[in-house]
Amino acid sequence: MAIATQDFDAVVIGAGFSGLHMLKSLRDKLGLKVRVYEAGETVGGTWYWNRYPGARCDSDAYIYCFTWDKQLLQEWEWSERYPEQPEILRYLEHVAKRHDLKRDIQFNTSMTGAEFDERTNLWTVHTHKGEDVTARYLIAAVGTLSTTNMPQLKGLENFRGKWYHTSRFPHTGVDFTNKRVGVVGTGATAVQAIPEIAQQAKQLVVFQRTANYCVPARNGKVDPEIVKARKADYDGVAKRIRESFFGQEHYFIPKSALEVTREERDREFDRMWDAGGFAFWLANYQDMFFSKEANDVCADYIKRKIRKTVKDPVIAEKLIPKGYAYGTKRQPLDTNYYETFNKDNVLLVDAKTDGAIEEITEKGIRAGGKEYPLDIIVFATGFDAMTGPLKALNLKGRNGRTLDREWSDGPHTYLGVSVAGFPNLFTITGPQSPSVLSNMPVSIEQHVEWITDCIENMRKAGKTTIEATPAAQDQWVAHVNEIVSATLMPSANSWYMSANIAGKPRAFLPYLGPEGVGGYRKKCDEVAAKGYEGFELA
Ligand code: NA7
Repeated sequence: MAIATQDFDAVVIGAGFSGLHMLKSLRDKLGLKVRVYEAGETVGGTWYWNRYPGARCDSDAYIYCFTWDKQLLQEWEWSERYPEQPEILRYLEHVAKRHDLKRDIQFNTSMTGAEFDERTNLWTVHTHKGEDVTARYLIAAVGTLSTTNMPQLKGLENFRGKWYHTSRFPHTGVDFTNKRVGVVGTGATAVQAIPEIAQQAKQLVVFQRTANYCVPARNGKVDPEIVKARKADYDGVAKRIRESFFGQEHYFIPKSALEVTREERDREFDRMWDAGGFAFWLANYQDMFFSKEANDVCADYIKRKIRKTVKDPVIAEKLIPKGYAYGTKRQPLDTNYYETFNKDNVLLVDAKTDGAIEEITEKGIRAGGKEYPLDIIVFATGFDAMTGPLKALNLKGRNGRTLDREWSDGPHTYLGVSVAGFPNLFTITGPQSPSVLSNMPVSIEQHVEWITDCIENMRKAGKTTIEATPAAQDQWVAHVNEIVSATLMPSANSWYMSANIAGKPRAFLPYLGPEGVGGYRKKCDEVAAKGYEGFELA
């Protein structure tokens, strides 16, 4: 039975980067009555839940923050190039406090479902505490990598040791000292965690399903002169990242990787490698994502680095990625990842050469017919990306439509921010927007600004509903798929392609537009300027 009924202009789900900014914008800019529901006990979203060893952002901190609080951009001092999870969480706590956001956030509260009422044109939102509240607008700020992918491995219930998923790590931390630890997975998370765990554990066994192409993060203190220069030019920085391809200050080399000599190419590769971070991935030759031959020369450079770093040639071969193009899976940034496999206490069990995981036993993990005894298992097995968190909201649109049914063959959205049949629902960094293929705060800000303007314009025009038309949505889905089919992205069994989870329909999840984040922003602005072309307003 309902314990409270209250009307809001907008309900926002999630209090991470997106939810905090959305609340600030709707409440303080438009003066709306907003309620945010957050499952965690405090703000942070991704940065609240992901507390595994080594968790840090992979984008440079000076652009991994809100650009709308100009004073805070000047005041806040990041301790290093890629701050660790506690520092990012501290930043978000600080933002919440500074803008008095917590008073409109209900913590420890999960949304269990919501229906759109076609008579009142309101959403009714239900929470696990039995609340039912109505709101004109429903905004999903649920993140893209927030629904845990926990593999259904036989025998897990029999394991006598402890096990954890990286995205639900105990807040008290885990002591790996003198323990035999298994890590399942070698994605971006595992690449951060493995070197840290290896330093503590008595023995670490890494279970690899697919080898990854890792490039050095090159974390460290940022030169104070660079920090000063960036602060002096934050307007310029903000403009550049908004207009850029990936929401980063990275730009492709406007040449083919094949039109230069090997010497010139290696000089460029060395430069990017030494710069660290996403430079090798996002500021490489412009045909790297399109031409297999161009991609091969980039991939070959990384393979040479792996062979040089890993002392045992047999282990090095296992760590060499095979069968998919470089850059088509999320780029992991590493700090001593490959070096870790030179340690005596680290063992690599590769699914292809040593055998895949067969079952979890009482004592550990059996793979390729061999049992590896373990005290702790860490599952770094990722997420049901992008569509997972939205499907979990259990939404019912017009005529009881559900996302499960509408998206049975992959996501269908208009601009990644709305779904036909779900009026007044907005999805921040939703599927088929640049989202996970960009520096997230940049894409979040763009969606929040666009949604805020949209609601403001609707109110001025006396409109109560906005809804994508099925035709506009079909066109957008076709456009997203057409563009990606011209790239090498479909060559990988990545989570971008929905291929990390058995049974998930294979579909490209984000949007890789021809002009990236900047072009997508322009497109969204044009849609608004044309009176919300492709939407029906009533
Ligand atoms: P990812 O990138 O999805 O990596 C998950 C890893 O776990 C990856 O190596 C997977 O192998 C492996 N995996 C997944 N399921 C299984 C099963 N059933 N058995 C064995 N191995 C498995 O997730 P991350 O958390 O590392 O990164 C997600 C994002 O978080 C990242 O992009 C950043 O944005 C932050 P696969 O490659 O699928 O064969």
